[in-house]
Amino acid sequence: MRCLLLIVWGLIVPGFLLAGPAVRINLESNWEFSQIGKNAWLPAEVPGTVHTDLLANGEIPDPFYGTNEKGLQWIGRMDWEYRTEFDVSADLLQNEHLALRFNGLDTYAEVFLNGKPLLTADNMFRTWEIECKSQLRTGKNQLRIVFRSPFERVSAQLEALPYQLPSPNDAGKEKISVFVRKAGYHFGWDWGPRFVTMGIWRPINLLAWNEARITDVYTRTDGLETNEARLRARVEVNAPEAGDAKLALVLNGDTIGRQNVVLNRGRNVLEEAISIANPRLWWPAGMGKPYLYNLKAVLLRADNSIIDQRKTRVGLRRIELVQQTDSIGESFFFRVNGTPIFVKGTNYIPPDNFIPRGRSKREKLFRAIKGANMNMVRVWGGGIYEDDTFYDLCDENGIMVWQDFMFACAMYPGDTAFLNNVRGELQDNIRRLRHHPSLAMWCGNNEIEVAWHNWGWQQEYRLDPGDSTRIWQDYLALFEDLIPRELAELDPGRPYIPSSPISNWGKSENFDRGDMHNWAVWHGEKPFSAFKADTPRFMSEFGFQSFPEIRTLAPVTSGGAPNREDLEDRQKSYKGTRLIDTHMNRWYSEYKDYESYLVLSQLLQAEGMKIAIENMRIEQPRCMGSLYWQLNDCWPGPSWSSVDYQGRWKALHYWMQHLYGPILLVAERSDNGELRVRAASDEPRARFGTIAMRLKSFDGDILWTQEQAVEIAPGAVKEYVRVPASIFPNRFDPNETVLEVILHARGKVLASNLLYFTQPKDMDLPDPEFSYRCSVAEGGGYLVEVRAIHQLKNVEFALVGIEAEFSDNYFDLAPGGIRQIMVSAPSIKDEKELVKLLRVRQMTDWVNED
Ligand code: BMA
Repeated sequence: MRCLLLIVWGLIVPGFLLAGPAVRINLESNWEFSQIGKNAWLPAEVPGTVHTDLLANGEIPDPFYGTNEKGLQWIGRMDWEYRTEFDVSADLLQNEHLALRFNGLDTYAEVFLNGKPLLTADNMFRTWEIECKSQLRTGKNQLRIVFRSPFERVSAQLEALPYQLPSPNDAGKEKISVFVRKAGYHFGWDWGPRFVTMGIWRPINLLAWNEARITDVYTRTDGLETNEARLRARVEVNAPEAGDAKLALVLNGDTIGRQNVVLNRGRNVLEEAISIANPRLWWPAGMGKPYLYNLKAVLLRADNSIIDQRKTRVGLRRIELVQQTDSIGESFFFRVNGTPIFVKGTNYIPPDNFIPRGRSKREKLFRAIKGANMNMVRVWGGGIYEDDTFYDLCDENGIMVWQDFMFACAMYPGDTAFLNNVRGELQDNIRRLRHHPSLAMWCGNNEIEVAWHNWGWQQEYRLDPGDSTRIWQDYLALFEDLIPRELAELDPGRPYIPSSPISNWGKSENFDRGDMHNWAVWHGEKPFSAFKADTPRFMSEFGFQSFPEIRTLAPVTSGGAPNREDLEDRQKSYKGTRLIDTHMNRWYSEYKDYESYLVLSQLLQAEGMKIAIENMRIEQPRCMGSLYWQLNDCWPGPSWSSVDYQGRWKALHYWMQHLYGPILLVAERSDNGELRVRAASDEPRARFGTIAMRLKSFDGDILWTQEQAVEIAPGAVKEYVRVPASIFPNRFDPNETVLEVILHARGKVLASNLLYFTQPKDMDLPDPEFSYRCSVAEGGGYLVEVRAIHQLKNVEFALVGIEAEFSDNYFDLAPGGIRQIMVSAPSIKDEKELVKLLRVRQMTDWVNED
């Protein structure tokens, strides 16, 4: 890499000067909490929540167990206080400036430092930094934070409004959620319980510094060509006094810019042009490497000693959201570095009702995202603006982020105080996130626009025309005025849509434009084939519910084994488990027991999503993206997730690895008996290979076979094989025949798929016959190779009594088919033990024979 200096100062910043002068201390110890007025202090964890602190102290039962949720609603109605003592040394107090930084307070908080008021907070999503040198003293200092119940705080606002603001997911009697700037799902959702939490949910830091401070560094890309990237670095400096300084920029260890700057008192934005020759680009997963440059801004005194410095990472990419009128209607797709990309991703919710506890799950969830070949994740608007580390992982893994602002499925107030509060939240979060190359777009809210126009709220909430006008004006003020204005100021150029979806699923013509949440199958109760009947331009939500497996449910249900009532208790969707049953009756024979029911619910979900995803990928470029609802869970319960609360993959997630694989093969037989094989490739290069097709009876007889040499076109969908009805066999029993389609190249299988001619319910599955071999895998773990003798349907591997990770599961194998599975089970000592504990089941183990 060679860097051109536009503003040249020539001097190299000497390494020994790079020690940072600012001090940051994390105030995470010695915390205690008590209900206000009780004076019963118990140890507390910070970051944490009142609920988890009560749980840790044995004061309440597990909120997720059984129906405990009901009995614990009182917690959110009480006021609570937290306190700690921390030491401040005389040296530290020598600093000119000391401040307390609160990275997240949930939500109505009054902060006292050594007994004196320091801060009043009213927005969970904001970051507060307060200078406090005059209130600190050498030795012990006390920090006390009072959390007021949101119920009391907003009751006046609630009563003052002459109408009720629609917020159907708020499971409480008083619908307060829209007045409180707090994660929407804390008030209940159709996949999670209601726990109105309070507490210090992100760290508190004590900061100390003397002179000017760099408060932000980010870059904007002005031009990105093959031989040169032109950027503008913006360095925000907060200076207590006006004065001269120097600013140096260091890119991957090389000083690339140096300028004299005149700092004004207060906030300064210093700008420096950067040019990078032969830039290495940041690519989403599957398209290339997500290259990141390290950029450091250093603020120096006249003698080149350091005042402050700050590091960031820069990813060079251009992400465009293309919304253009076209021959179909209006497009909605992403173009990355000039190349249109088919988005393969999911919707993400906070991985716990008690957010700090969910952080430990992040790495594992990212492995699931990566493992399933995704390139985008949508941070959905009823949760939180995620932690910095979440976006760092997205940057590093090439996962683009669709970022909602935190508004979902409800109408919000529009008074000045509310808007000002939101303005602060917008500024904090836009500034915090804008430097991430993974951040592909902003979206104002989840589903509010389609809800207002289609969900019948005006009748349901008895809103008269005057009320409706005002509510809609308030909507426009927030999503069409305030947010775009803040973005224009703080993050111009990044795509923004006010609401997702743009189009509602109700009418067929709506599928011709914009993004779509297709809920025809769940909320519309249509069969899975509806996923194929209409193909949207970009599907930002679609899904089908399933249950977590027994190991996840057993610890939270009575007697350790869930029965029907336990399952119903955890069902939060108004459609209930009835809808799962309706579909299950269509697909499968009667289930054997509840454990089987849970497994079948997962297989059912996977089958439905397979129909939807195959259709969307094959319908490129009409459709250019799939974000399924939803990746994960916030508690152990039924939901549309592919990974359960414990991080265990449901059948769907194993299937996602294939459905989102770099190449997807789809075979279809039309009504007239013709066979078509199409492939969607997301690979940047062409592939030469062979498509092999074999029609097999479930017992293993080969009824027909054909091979065809192909060149798989990069980044495109094409039909590669068409077998006329006169050639494709038409006399076989659809209940016991399968067509196996495999794309292979140089002895490697690039993609495969099976085409059945009937539903699992009608299949005459023979007794499962297969063999398997276990060996120690290179690089750790074990390799299990399974070879099907008869047709296998939904093979499930498990180790009895042991937590293990399998690289694949719930897959089908046609007779003669081979699949290799990696098993990671650290507690297993050798293959012998593995074989002893290995349990292999498949469809016939879960359903009763007719
Ligand atoms: C989507 C989401 C959520 C909800 C899901 C299932 O629209 O935005 O509101 O959980 O539907 O109903």
